[in-house]
Amino acid sequence: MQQKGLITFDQFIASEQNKFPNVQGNLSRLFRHIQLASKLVNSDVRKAGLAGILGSAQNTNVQGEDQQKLDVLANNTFIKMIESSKTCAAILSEEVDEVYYCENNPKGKYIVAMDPLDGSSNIDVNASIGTIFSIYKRIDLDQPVSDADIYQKGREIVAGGYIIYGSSTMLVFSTGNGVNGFTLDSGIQEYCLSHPNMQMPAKEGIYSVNEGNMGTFPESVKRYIAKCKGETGEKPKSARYIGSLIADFHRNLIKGGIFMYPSTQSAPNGKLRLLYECVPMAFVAEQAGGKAHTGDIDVLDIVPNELHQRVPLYIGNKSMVEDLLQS
Ligand code: AHM
Ligand code: MG
Repeated sequence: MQQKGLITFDQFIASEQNKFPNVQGNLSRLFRHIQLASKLVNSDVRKAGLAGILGSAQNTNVQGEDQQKLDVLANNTFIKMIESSKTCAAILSEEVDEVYYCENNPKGKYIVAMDPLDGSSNIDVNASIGTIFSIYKRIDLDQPVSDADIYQKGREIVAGGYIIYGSSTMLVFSTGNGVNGFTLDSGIQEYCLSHPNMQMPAKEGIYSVNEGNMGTFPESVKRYIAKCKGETGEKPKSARYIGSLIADFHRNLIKGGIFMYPSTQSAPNGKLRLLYECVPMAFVAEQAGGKAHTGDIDVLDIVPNELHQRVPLYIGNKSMVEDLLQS
């Protein structure tokens, strides 16, 4: 039963839209379609083992990574639902080599960049996975989609967030006015506001990094990790690493912590993709009072130059990221 006083995602979006009486409702419609796509993907994720959709799709994406059946399914679902919202002119996806142009709406106001199913290596082992999305406004609607529309700085983002398919399914997002989290009530299939105005706790919590790669991390990162382990006299911090950016970030958002994916010998620019992994998470982090940096620059200040560009990522509590940068 829906609890008294709960606000659904649709109600929340409608009340936000009502604050701007002259808007046409494109963004609200886009949100509703993203939300619906996530419910469809959630349904697939929940029955994956029964529906024969676990395992590899026997394909690799442009980045040479093995595509899982659920990666492909989630990608198709999100593209179909976003395109059918008739609000977007183009979609960028981790699973699609080139820009996907929405032929039904070439003059669409928005562009979506997404990782339809992040944390693919966790699909078969029943750990949390998720969808990451960011929404940009096109620069000149009278012109065809251009590089200027696609390679916008993170600071220009209109909205960004993620859906985590975890022990419960949550949609966490921001339009630049704080971060709100909605939990999917599986009974009524509605996202309900459960985590209003999410803020990173001031408490320095967990450090989260794939320490298997430690040997080739930059020296400054090695020094910071040594500090996290208490090797320089401080109280040691707890280590937690799921290997799913969304799950690691979401835990740190609630409990306090830092997530790191530095450059390594095999991934000299880090592993995570700027446009549809780092920027939306950085936007949520900053909106929650946190920080996201590459070691050189705030993630949101980078001017992208490639569709599937990778950057190192240090994200989480502001004080922890700053401490790392000074290490
Ligand atoms: P994916 O988009 O192919 O799933 O890869 C991204 C994931 C992130 O969710 C996670 O932070 C990272 O890869 C983990 O990488 P590693 O296994 O090298 O630690
Ligand atoms: Mg990913």
